Amino acid sequence: MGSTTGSNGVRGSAIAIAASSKLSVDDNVIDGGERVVVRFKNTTEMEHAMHLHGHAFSLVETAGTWFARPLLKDVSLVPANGGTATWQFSADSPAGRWLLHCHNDIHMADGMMTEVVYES
Ligand SMILES: [Cu+2]
Repeated sequence: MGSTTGSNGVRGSAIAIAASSKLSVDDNVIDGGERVVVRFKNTTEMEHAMHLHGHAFSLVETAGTWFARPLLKDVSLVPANGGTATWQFSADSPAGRWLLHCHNDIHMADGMMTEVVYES
């Protein structure tokens, strides 16, 4: 995820959903309390319903449209064929390992699953 930290202290991360049905995550270890930005790019030909356990996130962008009033969600569709989605969430759940995966069970079983880890 080519992690970057902006001057506002918000950590940015990117997740590629590859044709291999594996999530590619550059940096999934974060500090508790951080405000985190996650950007998905879907290079497959299917939509994926991405879900992060233990958190609500703000959906701030999907398919290139940025929302003036982000939607509070716990799952969002990432459009197919290069589609994008951007989330922001606060890492304010208990420290530990939180599952991040596609909600299509077949895709999850094929490896579209990772975790967000809080270091305490
Ligand atoms: Cu999927």
